[in-house]
Amino acid sequence: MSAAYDLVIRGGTVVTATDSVKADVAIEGETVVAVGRGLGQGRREIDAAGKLVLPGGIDAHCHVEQMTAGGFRNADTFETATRSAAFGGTTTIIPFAAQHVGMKLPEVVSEYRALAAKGAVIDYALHMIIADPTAETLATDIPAMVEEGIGSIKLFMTYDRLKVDDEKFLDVLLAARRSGAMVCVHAENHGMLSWMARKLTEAGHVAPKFHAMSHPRLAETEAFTRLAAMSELVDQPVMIFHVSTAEGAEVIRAARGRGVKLFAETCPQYLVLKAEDVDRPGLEGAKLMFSPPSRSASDQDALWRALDLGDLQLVSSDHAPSRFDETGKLRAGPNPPFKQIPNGMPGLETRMPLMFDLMVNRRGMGLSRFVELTATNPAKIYNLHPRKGTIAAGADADIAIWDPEREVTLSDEKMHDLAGYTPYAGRVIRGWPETVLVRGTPVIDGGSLAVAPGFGRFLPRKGGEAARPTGRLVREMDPARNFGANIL
Ligand code: DUC
Ligand code: ZN
Ligand code: ZN
Repeated sequence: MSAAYDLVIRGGTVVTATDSVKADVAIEGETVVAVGRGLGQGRREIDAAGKLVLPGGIDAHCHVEQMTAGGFRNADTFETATRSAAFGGTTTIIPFAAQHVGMKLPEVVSEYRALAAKGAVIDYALHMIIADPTAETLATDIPAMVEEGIGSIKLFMTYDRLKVDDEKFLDVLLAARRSGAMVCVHAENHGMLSWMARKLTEAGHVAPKFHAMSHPRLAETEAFTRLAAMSELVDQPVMIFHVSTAEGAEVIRAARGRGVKLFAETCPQYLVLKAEDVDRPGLEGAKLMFSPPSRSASDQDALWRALDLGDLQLVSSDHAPSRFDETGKLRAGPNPPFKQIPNGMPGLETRMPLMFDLMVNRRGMGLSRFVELTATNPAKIYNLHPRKGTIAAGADADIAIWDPEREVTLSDEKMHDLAGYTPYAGRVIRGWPETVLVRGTPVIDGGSLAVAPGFGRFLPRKGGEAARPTGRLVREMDPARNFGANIL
């Protein structure tokens, strides 16, 4: 009997953001062609009895081989970062190309596209960090970049050499609006952060645990409030990255309630870790230094509630690894003050398993909600859906086959990135992705990486529906509309 399909994943429970059904999945080439019971024979078959067949995860916020303003690349390459993502059940990432002051966007795009094309083992899109919105960047380079398929921009409201002031910020929002790009933002009040860091340092409080104190909650509240107002003024949709506080989630809720088109994410570290976890002996706390910092149990409750209510729509990793040695966290010496310790930690590999264990096993949110928050929603918001983020006829066969009963104790040694540690070492997880396919090809098979660097492909995308202005939010109070100047 001749085979009907290239590959059939047989007898598993297939989960999408809406359904969970016992079914086979048939794949031809790179694409799912059928989902149903009793499908014909495949040239290759994977027995998924007792397993979960889930869309591969989409990690829409991760820093990979990214150059800092100070000239350091973070610990991973595209090869090692995407390898670790794949081992954790993620099949698409959206890292950053980073413009620094004086750089031109076309060169930045070429550089990161070349790095990714050489190393990636899973598919990827890119966001563009804009730190220098010159007239040329705004008028020419942003439209060209979106045309090439980089449909989202990231802006910083803090960090000395990355931040963009409010007036320039509005320029970028308008340029994004004109090009149909999404804008993502690291939103914290810069003055409050630098003032707190200076005051703490002057008082001799320089241990890693003071990093958390140097990021007051109000810095998030204020920046989110200002950001929502700027988004409203221009009627440009915005994604707020890494929400960490209850008050931040409240600001988002209120703004969305009055019709501002805000999207927002949180990350596992804000749901799992607390501020006091940074208070470890010696410099160990540096491993858990990231911005904004983790907060308290009541913030975690508020973030879960905001996810439940839909005010936060996705969970990303914010993977930003620095090794705990003189190349990374201890770059400024063996005993650096917190201000001189690079922020960030690894998370690409642990995001999906941690969230599976928490959402499905411990919180009873259900498999579909887990899929929605970690794969389908990021695909929709960043305009990769329905090619990515679901299992359906016509979609790319990006699939993770999970053993829901497999228990894994996380450890530094088990990780496949180059950070050298995981903040979650010792944590026991139930549920693990065992076989991972990208476009129908097993990328993780039998516990090993099964493709060569460069297998991953660039996913060109424009801003799409999520990035579209509402058309109703430029208020009567907007002078441009009031006086017919029509500047937007
Ligand atoms: N914070 C960021 O804003 N980016 C990367 C790492 C971090 O901690
Ligand atoms: Zn950030
Ligand atoms: Zn980040």
